[in-house]
Amino acid sequence: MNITILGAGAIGSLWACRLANAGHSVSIWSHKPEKSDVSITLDDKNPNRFITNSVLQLKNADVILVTVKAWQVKGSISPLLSHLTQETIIVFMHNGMGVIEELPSTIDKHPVVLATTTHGAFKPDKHNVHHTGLGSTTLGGYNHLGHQCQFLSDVFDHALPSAHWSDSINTALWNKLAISCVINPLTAIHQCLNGDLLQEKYSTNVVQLVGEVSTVMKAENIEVCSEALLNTVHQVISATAKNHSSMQQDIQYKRATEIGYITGYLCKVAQRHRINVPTNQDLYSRIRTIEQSWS
Ligand code: KPL
Repeated sequence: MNITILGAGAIGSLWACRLANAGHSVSIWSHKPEKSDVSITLDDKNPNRFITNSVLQLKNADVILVTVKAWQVKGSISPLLSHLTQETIIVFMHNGMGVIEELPSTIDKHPVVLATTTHGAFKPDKHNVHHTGLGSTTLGGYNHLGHQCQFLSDVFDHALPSAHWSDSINTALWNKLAISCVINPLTAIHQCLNGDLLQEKYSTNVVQLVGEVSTVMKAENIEVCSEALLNTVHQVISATAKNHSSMQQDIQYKRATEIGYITGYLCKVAQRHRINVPTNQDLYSRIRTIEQSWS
C-alpha cells in the first residue's frame, strides 16, 4: 500500500519503519522537512529512507497515518485534505479524545479510522528510533466508511503485532483515556518514571482518579468496572515502569502537553453530566499552571 505518515515523532517513526519493512511504500509528511528525504534507523538495524513532504505521494496515498500530538492534528491535516482523493483512508493515532470533532466536516468524505496503541517508542534524535515497549494496537471505524476498513488491522498486525479491529473503538479509547488521566499528569507533575506511581504515596490519588473516570464512563454508557480498570492501570504502570510518559517529557522539555485532550476532555464530559471530578480537575489546573509559567 502507499502510506504517508503525518508526523515523524517516536510513534510515527516506529510505524514508518515497521510498515516499510513489511513491504509498503511509506513516505513521511513533517512540519519541518529539511530535505526531500530522511533516513530513520529502527533499533540500530538497517536505515530506512523515506521521501518527505511529497504532494505526489499524498495524492497516491491509500492510507494517511496521523501520529502528531492531539493539539497538532487539526493544523496538520486540514491543509492536506485538498490533495487527497476521497478513497484515502485517514487513520488517527494520538493520545486523548475530542480531536476529530474539531476537524472540518470534509473529513467525513474519507473513511476515518481511529487507533490507539500501547507500544512504547523513543526517538533520541531525528535519525534513530527505538521500540522500547511491546504493546498492542486497536483500530476501529469512526464514520460509516471507516467501519468498512477492518482489513487495515491485518495490515497493521503484519507490520507490528499485535493489532486488532474493534467494533466499538470508543470503549478502547475511553480505557486508554483512563490510563492516560492517571499516568500522564501524575508523572508530569512529579517528574517521575511511570513505575514510581506504584509507590504508596500515590495510591490514594490513583484510586480517586480511576474512580472519577469510571463514573464519567458509566454516564457515557461505556461498560466499565472500576476494580478492573484500576487493575489495568496498575498493569500498564508495571509494564511501562522504566518509561517516561509523553507528558512527563513534554513538561521536562517545556513543550505544550496534551492535557486538554486527556484530563481536559474528561472534565468537559463530566461537567456535561454534572459529575464532580475534583482530583482530575486539580491535576488539570496544575499542568496548565506549569505550562503558563513558561510564557
Ligand atoms: O501512552 C502513554 C504516554 O506516555 O502517553 C502512557 C503512559 C502509556 C499512558 O498514557
